[in-house]
Amino acid sequence: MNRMPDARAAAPRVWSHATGVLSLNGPVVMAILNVTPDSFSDGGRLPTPGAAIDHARASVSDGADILDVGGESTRPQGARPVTVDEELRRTIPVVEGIHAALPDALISIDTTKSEVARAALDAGASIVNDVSAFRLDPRMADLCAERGAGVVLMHSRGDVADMATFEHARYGDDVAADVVAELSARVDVALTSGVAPEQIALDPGIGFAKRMSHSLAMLHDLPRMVAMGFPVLVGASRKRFVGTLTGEERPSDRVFGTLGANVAALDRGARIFRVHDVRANRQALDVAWAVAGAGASRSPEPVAHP
Ligand code: HH2
Repeated sequence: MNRMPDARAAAPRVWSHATGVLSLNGPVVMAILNVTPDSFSDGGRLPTPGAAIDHARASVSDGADILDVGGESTRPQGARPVTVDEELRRTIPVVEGIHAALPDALISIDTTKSEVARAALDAGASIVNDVSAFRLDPRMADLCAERGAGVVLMHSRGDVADMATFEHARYGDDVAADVVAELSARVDVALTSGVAPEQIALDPGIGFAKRMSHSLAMLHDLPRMVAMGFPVLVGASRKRFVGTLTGEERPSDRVFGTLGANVAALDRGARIFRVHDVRANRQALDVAWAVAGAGASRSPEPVAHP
């Protein structure tokens, strides 16, 4: 079965955000910038705003389309919620610094807190990436509506401390049906608050309240999420299921497995890819896109490198 034409037909071509419109006519790479001491893969790697801004510059030159700044880890073991003040202290100087150094960069803030989202939008962010899909802070929906922010509604269950564990990983026979139903309810909340459909992207929440079989089922059944009519974002980068399938213990050794997951997800209609390894994913996704027949995403004609 060739899934690409169907998935392409259903997927929206643009995503509106607070400062413009992003084309989805090709794979979009969202670079992860975790300014946390404890993220599962890259915690502590960007200890100062300066280091984060340098990383942002490198990510853009490696081909990132969006820079996703996060100041609170949801890692599977021992994630500890941080206070609003601490999250503001970690993230806002970084958002401000990136916006000043790279005024054209599209910045997203990875937070479940409306105070942090508001300050980040004031500092130059255009997208709010909420792993709780507005569950944990109901004020998020009004804020995103008011500001016209791009919104990522990710499927999860539970709170920050346990959402990436297996605590809530119970599904019926059809995992995708449960996830689609729960996400539809979150979309309704967003729309009711005045968020425009064009602002919304959906995310299956790989590894969030999901065992490996659940994450694989969601990636396999991604066309059913695409059929909801919103752009689909996938965050498979270096995650546990990739480690299990490849036997790679260290998250930083899971790059090749991540590429496999993301190319498969692209084929099934995902358009936005949240990744640690920008250059590798940019190249893999651009080549997969070109092979699938749409032409290279970055230029009208596929570019041949010697
Ligand atoms: N995964 C993580 C964090 N934010 N946002 C979206 N939309 N989708 C995801 O899959 C997703 C996300 C967890 O990964 P990471 O940021 O690398 O780790 P940590 O939570 O430990 O900071």
